[in-house]
Amino acid sequence: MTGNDGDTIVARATPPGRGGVAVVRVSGPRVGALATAIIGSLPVPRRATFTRFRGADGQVLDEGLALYFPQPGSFTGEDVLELHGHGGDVVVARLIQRLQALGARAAQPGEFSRRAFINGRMDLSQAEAIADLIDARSEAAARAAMRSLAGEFGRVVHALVEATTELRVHVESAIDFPDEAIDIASDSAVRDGLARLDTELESTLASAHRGRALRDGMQVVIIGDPNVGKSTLLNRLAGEDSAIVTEIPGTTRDTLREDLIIDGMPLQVVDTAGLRDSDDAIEQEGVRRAWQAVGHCDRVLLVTEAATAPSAAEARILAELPDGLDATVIRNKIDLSDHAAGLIPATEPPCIGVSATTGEGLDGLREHLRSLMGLADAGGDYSARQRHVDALRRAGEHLATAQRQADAGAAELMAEELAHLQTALGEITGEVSSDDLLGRIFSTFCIGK
Ligand SMILES: Nc1nc2c(ncn2[C@@H]2O[C@H](COP(=O)(O)OP(=O)(O)OP(=O)(O)O)[C@@H](O)[C@H]2O)c(=O)[nH]1
Ligand SMILES: [Mg+2]
Repeated sequence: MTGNDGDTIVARATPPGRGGVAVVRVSGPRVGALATAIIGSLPVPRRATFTRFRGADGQVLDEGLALYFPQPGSFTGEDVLELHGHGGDVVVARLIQRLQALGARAAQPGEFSRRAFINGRMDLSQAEAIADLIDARSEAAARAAMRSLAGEFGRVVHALVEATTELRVHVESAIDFPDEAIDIASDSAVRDGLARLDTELESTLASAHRGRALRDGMQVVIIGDPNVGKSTLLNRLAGEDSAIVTEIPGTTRDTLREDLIIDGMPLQVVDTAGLRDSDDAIEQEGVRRAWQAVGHCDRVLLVTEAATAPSAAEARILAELPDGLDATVIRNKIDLSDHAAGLIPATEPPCIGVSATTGEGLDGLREHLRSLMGLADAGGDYSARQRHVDALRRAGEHLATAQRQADAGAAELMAEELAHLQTALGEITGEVSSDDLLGRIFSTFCIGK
């Protein structure tokens, strides 16, 4: 599937099945000819026209509204015709067959959006936002997708690209005009530029992270020493006895996943085996799987016992978490100690007192999870995908390397890193994109989008 093969494409834009109205959408250079053949003439642009849709021998296939959007101001940037007929599978199929007989080709999944992107009607993050808006599983996810669709995410990324370009120009002119040699290790424009990029990249990554969690749901892994109450906590959050709970340390061996909806937010919570050295092969495997789950999650809940906190194990486990993965410490069993319930203010990492048995403090934990997902503030997250998070992370790695090259006074190497950084950012908006990447993105869209 190429972006612009000159074909005129057709697809049903509304879902299959019976309904009041079905919309058939056509895009491409043959729209004028098709409209003339089926409804007699090209309708007045952007005006709903009631008309009859006719077959080859002039018989009426259906009647309804025709809408014509001339290029370049249409959704795809090409001539677009929409036929709004009656919502039955047979009547729609006959209309599409007629359009195909006249030379239109059945559209591939996402092909309308792909053409909109290729023709510069929207950037890649906006095209993806359309799919995310349609697929949104919660109000918050829909709102975030709408903000991406309005171009907010693209704008933020574009500002990062601009800042990178500015810095590149500065560094490359230093390379090209060595007479006016600036020492990039001490140059203030380089230092400030790098520092600004670092701050902005960091905050964009944090937003993108929350945006991805809004879209896909957040994955939270419960870890900790044996017997601290991890499984009890999972059961309490799930509202049912999913995991086996006993007073015997080492009860849980398998990782157990529960898909939960907390205040309309999709959340996957994973219970794991207690972390300890063991001679038992099954328990060893459980511990290995626990760490594996940690490697794929968005947030760790490290459970400890309030009475013995903070334990040595706590610091050790926190130190072993992968870079960039944050944890919340849960002090459980507060019913057995005088530990406070709920979020303890101003601790790092955040710390929440709960009793998984009585449920005390659990509201504080839910509220905390909501705020991690970007739901506590009504404000401005946009939807994002794992692909965006990965690209921003790669950009961050190039920035860190560029910083090291700058410190070493290696201007050429630094310029090269900045170019890589820019490429990584460009992948988000589609300024840099391969056919392969576009194919992968748009093929996940549904037909008619
Ligand atoms: N008093 C009190 N007991 C609790 C609380 N949470 C868990 N327990 C008890 O602690 C024991 C261990 O609970 P589990 O949920 O099995 O602990 P775990 O961390 O999953 O243990 P492993 O799977 O062995 O690693 C059980 O006897 C629970 O009833 C709590 O908040 N208060
Ligand atoms: Mg357990």
